[in-house]
Amino acid sequence: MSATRVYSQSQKLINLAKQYIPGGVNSPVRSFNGVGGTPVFFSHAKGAYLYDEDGNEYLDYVGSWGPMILGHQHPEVISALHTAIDKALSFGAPTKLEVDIAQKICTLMPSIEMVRMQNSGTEATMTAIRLARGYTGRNLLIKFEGCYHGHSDSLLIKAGSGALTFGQTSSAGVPEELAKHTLCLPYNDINALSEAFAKHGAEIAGVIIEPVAGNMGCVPPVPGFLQTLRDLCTQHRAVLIFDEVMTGFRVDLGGAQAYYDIQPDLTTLGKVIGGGMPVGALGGKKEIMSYLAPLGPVYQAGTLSGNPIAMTAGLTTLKQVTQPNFYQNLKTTTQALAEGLLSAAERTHTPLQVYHVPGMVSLFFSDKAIRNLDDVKASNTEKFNAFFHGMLNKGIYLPPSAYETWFVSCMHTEAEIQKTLAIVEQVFKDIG
Ligand code: HOZ
Repeated sequence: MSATRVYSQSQKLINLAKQYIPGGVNSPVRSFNGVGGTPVFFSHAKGAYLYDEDGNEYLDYVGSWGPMILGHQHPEVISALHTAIDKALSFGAPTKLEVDIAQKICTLMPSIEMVRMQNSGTEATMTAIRLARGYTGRNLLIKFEGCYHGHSDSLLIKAGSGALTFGQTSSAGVPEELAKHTLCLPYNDINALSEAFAKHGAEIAGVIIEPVAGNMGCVPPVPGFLQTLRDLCTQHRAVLIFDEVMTGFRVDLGGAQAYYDIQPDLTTLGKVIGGGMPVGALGGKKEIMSYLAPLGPVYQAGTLSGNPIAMTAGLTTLKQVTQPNFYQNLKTTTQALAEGLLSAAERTHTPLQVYHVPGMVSLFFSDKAIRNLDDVKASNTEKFNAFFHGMLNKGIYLPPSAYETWFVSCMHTEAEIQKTLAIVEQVFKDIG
């Protein structure tokens, strides 16, 4: 059994942070309120590893919640950023870089004919639903329980991620008049979906979905679910929005839409396309995107949208992921991790469900298959919390919530996976 790690600098910093920042953090899940204990304050990172303010090393399965698919401090990204910083930090005016990244995204994701860069996934999804409403002239939006699409008003209803971690899946401060325009359905329930369209078809502006749910843990779609959704949207002229902020350029070069071969009308992106810098994007069919200002009547703007530093990190990252076998390798690594987790569970008689797609994996302490938010909520989160701390104390940094996905980068080699699995098995034994 390894010695308990010291977190004295992190403890000092969170005490100080709480005086100046609500909860001491700039995003709720980071507070560790979901799992208990002291949030770790990090100082630097390299490849698949993180280093905290106390000098502890961790193997990282958060990857900044998705962007760090190349691992931390990838030499090509860092070198491109140094060059970019020497030229300018921001213009608030067009640059060639914006054209280059737009062209690259449109080439790699054929459902995207035009793309608007923004600063976060939240902005992208907020704009997507405004655009769907402006384009169709309808108000009703469908989302799915446990799917998280950022923190704008219409989307914080039965959401996953941080909100779910704290047991309040909907937020205070969202007017009822607005919330009534969002209809929330269970994920992976084809019947509920068909019924909703039968009842409300002519009122539905759009449907927004994480094609692989990644904010209630990783919950992939059941066969036929996304295809039914595509067919119903087409039939009722509703805009199908794939929120690929997490899955875009992660599960496949063409995102989840390529992985499952389903074309949405609009796609939101973020994380990987920013390479670690703050970026979001909304793309889709030219006919719909042309409703955005300055071409059309749906307004959206941003001072730092298309910022040259962020575009450089994103473009350089996209060039790296187009290298041969990148996604095949990521798939192999993730699969080895997922299979290893299940084997460790079997050997230690731990009731466990594991779900994965390339680059994303989740475990649930449950003996029942997980298909939706109710299943996720019925899993044993107390056991997850004990597991989380057992792993943390042995140098494996997992998302500090039972409801967040683990992210794998190309810097997680066979050695990292085997190291993780050995520790997992020990921790399963320790927590019983
Ligand atoms: N709940 C967010 C990820 N799904 C956390 C983001 C953050 O804390 O940075």
